[in-house]
Amino acid sequence: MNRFTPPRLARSVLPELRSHLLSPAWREPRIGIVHLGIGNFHRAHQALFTEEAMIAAGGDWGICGVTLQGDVAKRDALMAQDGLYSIVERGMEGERVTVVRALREVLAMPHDRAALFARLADPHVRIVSLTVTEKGYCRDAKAGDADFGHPGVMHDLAYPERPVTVPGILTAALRMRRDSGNPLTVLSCDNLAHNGAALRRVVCSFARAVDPGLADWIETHVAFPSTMVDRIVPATTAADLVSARAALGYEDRAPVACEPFRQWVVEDHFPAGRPAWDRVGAQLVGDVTPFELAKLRMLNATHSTIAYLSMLAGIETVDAAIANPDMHRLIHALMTSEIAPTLNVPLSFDLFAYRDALLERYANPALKHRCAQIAMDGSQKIPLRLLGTLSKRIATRQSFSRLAFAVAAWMQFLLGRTDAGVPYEIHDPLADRLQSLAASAGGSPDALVRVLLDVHEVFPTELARSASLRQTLVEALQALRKGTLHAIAAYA
Ligand code: CS2
Repeated sequence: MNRFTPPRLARSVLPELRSHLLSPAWREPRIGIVHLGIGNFHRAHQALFTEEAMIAAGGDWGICGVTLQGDVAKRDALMAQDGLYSIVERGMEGERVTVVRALREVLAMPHDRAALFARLADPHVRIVSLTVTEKGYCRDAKAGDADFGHPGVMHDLAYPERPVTVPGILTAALRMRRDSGNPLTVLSCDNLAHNGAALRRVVCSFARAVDPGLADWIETHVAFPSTMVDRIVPATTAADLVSARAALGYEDRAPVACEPFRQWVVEDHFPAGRPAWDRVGAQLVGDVTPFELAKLRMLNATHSTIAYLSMLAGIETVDAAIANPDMHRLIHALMTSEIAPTLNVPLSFDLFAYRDALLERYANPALKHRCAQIAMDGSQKIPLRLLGTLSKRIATRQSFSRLAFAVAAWMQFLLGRTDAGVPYEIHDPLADRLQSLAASAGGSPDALVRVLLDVHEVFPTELARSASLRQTLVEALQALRKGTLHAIAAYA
């Protein structure tokens, strides 16, 4: 083993890293974007587009990234290397390592609240963007308003000047903007349908509970454009640190690995200005809905399907799962026969080419995207990814057995053991409740379906009442209990 640790990545060494920069020419920008949720996805996606846009067209769009979970270690790791990090793109043609410079500052909430609010008040900051995952929105599943039973939301209602949640922080920020007259655009980049409208709803409902006049002002004056974001970005592994170090000759403790593919479709509504993302491959459009729904219901839905089935079968990564011919046939059939027919996309959008491209992306052997990562937060993801399609198929009396098979896999997954009896942990905001409900079914598929369909945060009442859904889920569970691989072959 090589025990030599090279020096740490720093802005001062960038001249030596020219071959790993998008362009050697670079003017350090002022901060113009505050990004909530400085996880791997943002760093491999929007931050890269923003860096490219600044190279192409200038502008002060440096990024201040915020961890809302108080991840001080991440803040310190990034700040110790001046906000720099590398993106390790892994594709069929090998590896490409690029150092990104757009991130200028990292803050950890709640520790750095004063610094965050100074940024949010700064008129140079014109966009607040977010990748906080589905649960970060603190939404009430039914109404779409802020969830006033959520402990964080309750805290923020009691102490609106010391917020910890997304609706609380944005409401406080927008109050400052109203008072100072400096515009700010709020950009959700999470995998929610109509993510801009969804975020507006959460923020306005929260603001209304604090100050109705402010809520009215936000409703009429603040832009919440919607976006569809896409790039597969697994959690960082020790191998990624080694790749970055080997390529750079410098130590990077915060690299991000990802696939070569990336796509960004953005609703072009930025009254306070935006980077020239349109110059660097982002699609700026009037309506992102067809793209958002196609992505959520084709990509994310099949991702979740692969994840739950693989957890049961004991398969660790997406590429290993899709290398199984039955799994490949199942996912192909699910998209072709049950998902694609429900999507309204413009004629120019070829859903079958999209399907084929997804299957190829899943097969990327260099990515090692872990099924356990995708399986997290199912209670938040299943409704957005699978249940909308399922409702549509049921309403139009079309077959839905593969969609139900996917939902049944999630139900069986909640029992916490692979087919071989190996236990795994369940990460979900509702984990305790879901696991005890699943256990209460005492091994009966019928009872498991009944108790879980009653979880109204996940299943809309109408769907939960569907006798045909209930029946189809029970059959799928019976098949799964004879062995997941066997069931996959049967449903393929
Ligand atoms: C994945 C997504 O973890 C998950 O739930 O389905 O993160 C997926 O990789 C991205 O949305 C791809 O753009």
